[in-house]
Amino acid sequence: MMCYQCEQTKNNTGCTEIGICGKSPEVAGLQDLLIYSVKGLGSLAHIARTTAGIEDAEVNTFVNGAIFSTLTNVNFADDRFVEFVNDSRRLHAKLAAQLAAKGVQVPASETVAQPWHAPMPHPLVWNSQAVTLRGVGDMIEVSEKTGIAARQKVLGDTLAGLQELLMYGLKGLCAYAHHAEALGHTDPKVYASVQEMLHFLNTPAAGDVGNVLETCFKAGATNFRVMEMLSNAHSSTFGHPVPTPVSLNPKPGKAILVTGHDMHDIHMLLEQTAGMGINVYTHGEMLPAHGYPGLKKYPHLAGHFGGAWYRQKIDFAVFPGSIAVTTNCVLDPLTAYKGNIFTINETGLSGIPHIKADANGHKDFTPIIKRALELPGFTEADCAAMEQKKDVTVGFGHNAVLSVAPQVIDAIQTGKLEHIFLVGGCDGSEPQRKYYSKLYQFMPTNTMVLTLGCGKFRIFDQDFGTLPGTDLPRLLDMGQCNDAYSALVVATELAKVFKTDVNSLPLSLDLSWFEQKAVAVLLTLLHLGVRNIRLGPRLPAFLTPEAVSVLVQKFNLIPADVADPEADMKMMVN
Ligand code: FSO
Ligand code: SF4
Repeated sequence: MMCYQCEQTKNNTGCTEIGICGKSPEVAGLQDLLIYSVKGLGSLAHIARTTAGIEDAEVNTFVNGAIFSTLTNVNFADDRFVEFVNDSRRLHAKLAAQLAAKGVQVPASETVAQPWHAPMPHPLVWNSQAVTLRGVGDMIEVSEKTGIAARQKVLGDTLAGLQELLMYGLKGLCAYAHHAEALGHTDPKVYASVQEMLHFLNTPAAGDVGNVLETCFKAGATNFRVMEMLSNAHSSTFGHPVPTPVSLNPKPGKAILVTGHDMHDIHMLLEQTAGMGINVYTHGEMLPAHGYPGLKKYPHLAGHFGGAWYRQKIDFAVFPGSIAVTTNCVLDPLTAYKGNIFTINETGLSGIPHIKADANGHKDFTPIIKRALELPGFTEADCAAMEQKKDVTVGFGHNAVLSVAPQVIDAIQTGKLEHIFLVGGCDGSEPQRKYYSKLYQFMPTNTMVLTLGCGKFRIFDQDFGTLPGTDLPRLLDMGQCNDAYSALVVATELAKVFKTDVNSLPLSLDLSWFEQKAVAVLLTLLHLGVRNIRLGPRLPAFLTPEAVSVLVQKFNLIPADVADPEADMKMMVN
């Protein structure tokens, strides 16, 4: 195997024997094969749309979901990938039949394998070949030819890495688009754009660095639209987030913990557990759920338990109820809680029960509820024994922040607010991520900090107080990683007021990345021309020094100085 798609990749070069995330070589191979097959299906869908006006809803949903399943820490179950690859080939045949029925032929020129497909045929061809793939073994044999290592040999590290930058950006945006779709929000242009970019990766044009970079920024543009769509999906379904205190102290009673990012799932679970005496807690990136009026109205949405994703083996092992995994990040479970955990949507763990939606998108969470009722839940004694913590406040989406815009503007104009930091992105277990915990110690008091994503767990329970001379809180959590959209809305509105651009605001972005959604967000920021972004804790392994130098030149992308947060802070405020 060879995988370097996330920040924790081994030695910052690539996981080659087993993933640091725990991904097996088998699953890595199956994911490579799935991406290869979906590149073919995406190509065909693009050709079908542009030559015959065919739009297939099943294909559109499948492409985004299948790509989502290959994100870091989403799915570790080999049998699920066998299903995905078989479904990809089945849908390919279905779409090909629709084209044939219209008398349209895929031009032979479109099926010529590019050098980086070798030794495989063009994915359009492989998808329709009558190969028999009986299961994991057969697929793994083929998958060895589809990984990044084969492409690096042909393309060299820089171009192969830039093609991956595009693919990883697509992975992130497909994940967000899939969430929006779960709430009924779609945009035909987004499906078309994703499939056009998959098609692009199969064409000679993808053999050129400039073309690939340009397409990466296109992916950033599409992701901006997708994040907007997801933000609208959340606010039109559950209302705009409002500042809300969240308890970190559990309550006595039966309990379910919900982790991941899917607001639709937590809503369904709250509905299905209403009046049952079960408390529902958020974990990790589900914390912002508490800010949505349509979710906080449920009295049994009881609080938040635990920290960022990488702490789940500690948090889940002591949680006395069942655990629902809606999306990444999920890790191979410990025996201590193996019997309590359930996966949903694109997530998967070998040997762990998986809850599927029915044809109408309804998910029956009875097994999760049943398990919660079997387990002891929190006792009075548990709660008394736990360290009592202060509430944290969430819910500062763009609507809430813009409602205090006049005070923020006044504070900037009167010098009470010198600088705003956006410290967003992901958390992780590596020691160098302590940089993000330390950074805040050097923040002058006349500054504010906006957080988003699971990176917030570095500081979410600290008291930042209010901006001196105002009643504005200094720490505003904007939500999940996809709520980078909210941060962009706020920054754009501020720039309008000050008749300037985002780059000229007293605003610094210090982003921590981990997986491919963060890649999509970064591409969006670059597409919007945002400069001087600090990125850490390490630069992506898939970007060679040559590729990085292009981004540094064009956008002044700055590697975070993880060894010296004080120096970084000084540079940002000066
Ligand atoms: Fe974190 Fe994981 Fe939200 Fe990521 S939980 S690391 S970028 O999946 O999605 O911020
Ligand atoms: Fe390694 Fe990350 Fe790939 Fe997992 S997802 S195998 S940790 S690079």
